[in-house]
Amino acid sequence: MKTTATWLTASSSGAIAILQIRGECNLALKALGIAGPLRPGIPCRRDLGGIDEGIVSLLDQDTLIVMPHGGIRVRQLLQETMEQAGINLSEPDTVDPRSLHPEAGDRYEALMLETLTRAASPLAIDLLVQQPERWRSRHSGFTPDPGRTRRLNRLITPPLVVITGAPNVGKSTLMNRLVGRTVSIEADLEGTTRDYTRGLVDLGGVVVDLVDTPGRRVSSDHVEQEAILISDELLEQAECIIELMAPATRPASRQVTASLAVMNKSDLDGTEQLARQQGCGCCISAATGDGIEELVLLVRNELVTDDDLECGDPWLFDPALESAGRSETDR
Ligand SMILES: Nc1nc2c(ncn2[C@@H]2O[C@H](COP(=O)(O)OP(=O)(O)OP(=O)(O)O)[C@@H](O)[C@H]2O)c(=O)[nH]1
Ligand SMILES: [Mg+2]
Repeated sequence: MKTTATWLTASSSGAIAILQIRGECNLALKALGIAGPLRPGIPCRRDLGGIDEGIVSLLDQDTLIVMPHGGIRVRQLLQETMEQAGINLSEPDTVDPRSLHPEAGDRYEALMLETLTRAASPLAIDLLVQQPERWRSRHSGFTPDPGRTRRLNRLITPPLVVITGAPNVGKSTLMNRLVGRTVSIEADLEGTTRDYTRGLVDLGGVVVDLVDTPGRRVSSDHVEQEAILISDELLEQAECIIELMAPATRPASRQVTASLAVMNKSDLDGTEQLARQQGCGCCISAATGDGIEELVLLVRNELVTDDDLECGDPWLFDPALESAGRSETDR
């Protein structure tokens, strides 16, 4: 058996990281300077080769778990130490989920646990926990709905949501309102946002990759034009486009196909009427917070519907994960 190491936790920084070693565990223990026999199933705190202090646990003869603090540098150094000891790093996608999760009762449970480690959204958790039972008891001939699969997978990888619109309509004010702090500069001046800002935000249980873009206008400013070009690419990749409008602003220099048209500045007279005329899905005030809850619900429903969440059918796991570690004959 080839000895491999796999990070079971996401590659971003976290409180702790979990590294699983499969194969010749003594190689890893030696590289980390951990002496003495470890008793299987009994976790203990050890110095990890001078890199960090962490928990090590031998699950069985072939499986060792090392849990350092989750900082990026600690992960890098541990990884280098493993590589120097001849232990190759494997991507979780290429490893059979059953070997990543020996505690799982069957393959469905292993797939569910591995998907859970990657899930970004709180709404994924209860749903994932129900999946092994749903797969086991599915009726013969069941075929997953590809649309539902695509939408539910947005609970695992944050979908791209772009706020766009004419200059000065309040895009950055909305971005800051949704993020809950100032990440974008707001000002009563066209062209305030010259570059796009981005952040992960929980919108009604779905974590999204939210982007605030510069107002769509013709500009002689080289930096702003570059940012508008990048925004155009993001608009093409977006899974939800919020077109923000507001009274008394100049129209955008070009049209885009939006998922949701939203009128801002509802605190100003006549805005509600304008929203109806323009066929907006909702009317908000990014400045006061009015209507934001309704907007969050609309965006969430655009990405993952109530039907998707309530349907009792099993949810197809990531096909790459589903086939990882399986030979053609197993499938
Ligand atoms: N009355 C009112 N003013 C708002 C509201 N939202 C934003 N504003 C104001 O509108 C102006 C423009 O806001 P921004 O958020 O900078 O607008 P933007 O769309 O990001 O502008 P650019 O980045 O220049 O395209 C600022 O003076 C904000 O305070 C709102 O809900 N009501
Ligand atoms: Mg702006």
